[in-house]
Amino acid sequence: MRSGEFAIINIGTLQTPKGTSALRAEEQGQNLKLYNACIVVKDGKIAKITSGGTLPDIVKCGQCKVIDANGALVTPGLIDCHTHLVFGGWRQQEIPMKIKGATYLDILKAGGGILDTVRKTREATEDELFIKSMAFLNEMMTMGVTTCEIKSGYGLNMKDEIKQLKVIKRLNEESPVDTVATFMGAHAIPDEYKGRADEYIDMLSNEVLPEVKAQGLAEFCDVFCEDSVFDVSQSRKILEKGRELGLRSKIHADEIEEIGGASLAGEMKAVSAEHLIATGENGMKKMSEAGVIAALLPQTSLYLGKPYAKAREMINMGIPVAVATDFNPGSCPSLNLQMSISLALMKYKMLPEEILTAVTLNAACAVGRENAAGTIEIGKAADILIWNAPDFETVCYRFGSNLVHTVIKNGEIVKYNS
Ligand code: IZC
Ligand code: ZN
Repeated sequence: MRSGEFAIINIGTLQTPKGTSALRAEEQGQNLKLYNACIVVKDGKIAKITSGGTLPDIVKCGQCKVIDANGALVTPGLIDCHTHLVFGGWRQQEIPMKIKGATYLDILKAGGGILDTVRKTREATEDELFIKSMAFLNEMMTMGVTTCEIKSGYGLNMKDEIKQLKVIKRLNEESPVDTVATFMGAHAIPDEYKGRADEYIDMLSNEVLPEVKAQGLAEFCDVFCEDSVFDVSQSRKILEKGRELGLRSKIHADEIEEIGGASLAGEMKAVSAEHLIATGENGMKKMSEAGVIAALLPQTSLYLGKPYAKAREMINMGIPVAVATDFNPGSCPSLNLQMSISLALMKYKMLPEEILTAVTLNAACAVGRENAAGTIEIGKAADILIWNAPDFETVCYRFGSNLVHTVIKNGEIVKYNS
């Protein structure tokens, strides 16, 4: 028996996108499908793949452990490329206001919304935030997530932004799930800077961002480019400063109003523009030309009662589409990425193959993990799911259930349903 080596046998369908770059247009819908397949995992990586009932020699000789997939579907681990997973408290107290007609931005302008979560996050200790978010991450893992992007942005000052980012770092160290940190100090204008958004952006640029960089706490810089939050020129400023320091750009663009966020993403060649509910043709064109990934968040449209992003148009225009949750206490209190998968089918009218690419390879590209994860190919990390389903169509349409049977992360079984 060779240690550090095992095989997944009896895979009914092995379905995966291929490569290390974001797939667009028809390519987004091209998945490799192998039947009656087997994967050999060695030292946490994918070492061999066979199909058509052919067994690798080490399996035939009984030289390694085997996991029997019993004819089920196997895919890469899911990647949630947009979350705000580290936060204090919740916002269920907003429900009556919302039922009476207050909008997301009404609540924020009245000092609630994100600012309410900021107060609760500032009050929480690093350990409290860590314990709470570790439980979320575990829950996501049992639902198939093996890599998760997490944004700061509920501290909005030096001390509490760093506290949040340190929690994200600890999660990466202590959870089997890989986490990717995004600095989003420009998430809202804190009370201390009310009416002084430019000064707040300067403070973030000159003080907080350099410290985040010095401590190596984030890979990406994001900004809430939105009506009554940060305008295009303020957004450009913080992203440029981040870029100067080596942080790649992401933009919350056109979630509620179209104020030019998608065009800015194109202009800055951002890695991704996220939400894009209100994006028009011009913004899409700029994104397509610059190869910006659209990170779409259908559960936010569901929860806010907003239209759904125009995913089909984006795919037709050659924009690579990723799909994520947006897990946060205000506009998406769900961390279930399988629900986003189902909404992508039902509301975006994406095809199952396009959706699989959106939650694996394209999401990996959106978080800079395209060389390590996002596909089942020799040399990539063994981040693998065995589903309680024969095919990915079933995963897409059986919304509401957790259909993940087994989760393998870096070659370790981290969830197994007997
Ligand atoms: O806490 O409301 N949209 N930021 C931008 C969010 C949603 C998270 C929140
Ligand atoms: Zn968000």
